Amino acid sequence: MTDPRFPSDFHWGVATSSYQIEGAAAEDGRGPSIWDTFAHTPGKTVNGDHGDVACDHYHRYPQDFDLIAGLGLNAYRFSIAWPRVQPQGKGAWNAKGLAFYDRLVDALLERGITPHATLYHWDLPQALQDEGGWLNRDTALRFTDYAVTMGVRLGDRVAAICTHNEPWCTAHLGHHSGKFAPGLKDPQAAVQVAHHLLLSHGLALQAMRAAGVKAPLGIVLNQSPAVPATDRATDLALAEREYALFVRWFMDPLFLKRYPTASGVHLYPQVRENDFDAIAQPLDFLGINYYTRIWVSSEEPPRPAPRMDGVTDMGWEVYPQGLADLLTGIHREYKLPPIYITENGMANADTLVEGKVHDAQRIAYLKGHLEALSRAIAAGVDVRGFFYWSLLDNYEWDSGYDKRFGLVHVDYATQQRTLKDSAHWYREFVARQRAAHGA
Ligand code: IFM
Repeated sequence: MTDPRFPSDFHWGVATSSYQIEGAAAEDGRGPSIWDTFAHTPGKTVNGDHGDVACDHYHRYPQDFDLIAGLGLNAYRFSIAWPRVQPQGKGAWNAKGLAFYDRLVDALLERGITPHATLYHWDLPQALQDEGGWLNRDTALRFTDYAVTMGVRLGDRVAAICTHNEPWCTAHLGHHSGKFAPGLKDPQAAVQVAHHLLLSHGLALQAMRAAGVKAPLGIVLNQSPAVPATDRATDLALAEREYALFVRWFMDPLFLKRYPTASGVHLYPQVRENDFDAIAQPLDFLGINYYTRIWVSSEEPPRPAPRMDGVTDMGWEVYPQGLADLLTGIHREYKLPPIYITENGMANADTLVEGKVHDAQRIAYLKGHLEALSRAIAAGVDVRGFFYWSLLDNYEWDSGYDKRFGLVHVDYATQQRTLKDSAHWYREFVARQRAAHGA
């Protein structure tokens, strides 16, 4: 089958985040984050793994960017560690931390790679957590100050600034299931945190625009369609509830100035007057992270998903059509700005043998999702770029280093990087896109 064709100015990229790759946790004045605290608490992560060293990207970023350039990619999505640039989350700025992100952005531009920055990918300064973290409404104001400083500093050199990455995860994995930092198990707290995250996003956008920040501004949401196992009323109602909790919970406030209602949804946050006006700022773009669909069944035991294309090493069903269904669905339901697929990828049980990683499963995953993406574009969704998650194998949060998402294999003992077969496949795919456009 021939390749799907994407627009000539499409952003072809890879994504990472600060805590998952940087390491240098106590270097050059970086303050502790909630993930340092959480990961160093016994029993919270697989093997007690933490991000103290991770991929040592803080020191190795030039070589890592050479890899991206070598793959022929023109975009890179990274996140800024708030505690590296403002160790206490308020007050003094850390000149060495700010200088690091200046160097990082310049190193990308020197290689012809367009930087996409994310302000918050889960590493809240611990000092703010000590004052209540995202449960404290004041954290939204601290985040706004941080966003303005970084926006003014980098906004003339980056193609995009995202406020939050996957606020659902911060809220629910961090404050309801307790799987992620800070490890709370309080569902009411989770919805309040989600509200403060949305509020901080809106306030930050307003403040960055008022400060003259030039870069396009947006937010990154993790989304999935919710698919009922049958068309029985109970399954349909369950699917509607899951979609409301996962997708509409963030989309409705951003686009419609309200929280969704659905049968079975009972917990709502405290919302102050004008909060929705603050949240629903115009978006220059929306980032979507897609990994799998949500399968729902009201039967006991639940009817299993068919899993025709297999499952990843995370146990997530491979379901490329879900990306097309999701995008065409939200395109119908909301007035969307341009979209970036800011994450899509799979963990695979990769092994390095004689300098090679034969990850055919990842190639199939990537191919399937790019085909699905092209179907969504053909159906009228305005998609401007695709970022594979992730450039490197890295610290997969509570799963530690066991789960490998990278196009590039990392030997953590030596920090040796090795391109997997999927990296070569992605390079060739993007090269064919360029050739097809005569570039
Ligand atoms: O590694 C994470 C990333 O930090 C956020 N999105 C999902 C990825 C895979 O779990």
